[in-house]
Amino acid sequence: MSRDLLEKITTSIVDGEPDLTVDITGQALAAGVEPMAIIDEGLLPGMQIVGQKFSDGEFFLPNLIVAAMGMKRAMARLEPELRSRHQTVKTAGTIVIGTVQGDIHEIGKTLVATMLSANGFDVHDLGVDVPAEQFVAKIRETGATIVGLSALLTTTMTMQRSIIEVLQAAGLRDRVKVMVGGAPISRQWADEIGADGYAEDAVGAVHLAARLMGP
Ligand code: HCB
Repeated sequence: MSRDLLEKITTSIVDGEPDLTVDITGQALAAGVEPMAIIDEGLLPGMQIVGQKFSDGEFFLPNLIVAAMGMKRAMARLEPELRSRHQTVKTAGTIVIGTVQGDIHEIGKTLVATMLSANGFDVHDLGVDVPAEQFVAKIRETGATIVGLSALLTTTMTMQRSIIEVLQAAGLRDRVKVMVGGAPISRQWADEIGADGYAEDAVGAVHLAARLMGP
């Protein structure tokens, strides 16, 4: 019975049916399935399948967005249950993300942030037009070990380099990995500025973040 419900949750994520995901999540709770089992054995496997299908070219951006929406809404349903059991979701890692100063493009950055949190990361999204100092302050406050820098303009991509320099000057470079992305960004650029990784899209960013977290 509970295995059946968990499989239905996975399928509803893959099929992009957020209402159904929330509904079956409620049914699973009512049937006594532990919230952590719903996350680990229902929701996350669904996100993994969606990520794989996106990488294989079988799914596209709208599939990712709807799947992440289902995951987020189910998580909102589960959070009070987790709190009442004094449980916390084991995070895959803590990440600070934002679009660099001078740049107001937010769609890709927000999608990356959503996919990361849907895949178990604790994500602190600073929004757009974010000065280097704000990244530094948030990394210190949260203890984040990864920072994601988004830049969509050839005029602002140089801010990624500046932020790496500011992290260095702040003594944080050794403890925080830098991943960069955005339309004009390439692996070559990432190497040139000394970033730890480059991701072409949101699924790539999830894989990269997992890799940067290490074993
Ligand atoms: Co904008 N804009 N824009 N724009 N804009 C671009 C980026 C141009 C390429 C369009 C063009 O000329 N062909 C161009 C930049 C040219 C250049 O620098 N070489 C451009 C320009 C020039 C401008 C303005 C300067 C225009 C003006 O005012 N004269 C101005 C900039 C203002 C500013 O930032 N200071 C501007 C404004 C706008 C808006 C406001 C109209 C709007 C943004 C709305 C918003 O975000 N709320 C906008 C948009 C939508 C675009 C295009 C059309 C789409 C960008 C987008 O959302 N793509 C874009 C054209 C294009 O990119 N093809 C155009 C979809 C997302 C999903 O992709 O690449 O952002 P993404 O993110 C991916 C990927 O890069 C990666 O994962 C994401 C998800 O798959 N990724 C990361 C992103 N960040 C990551 C971080 C990581 O750590 C890891 C991975």
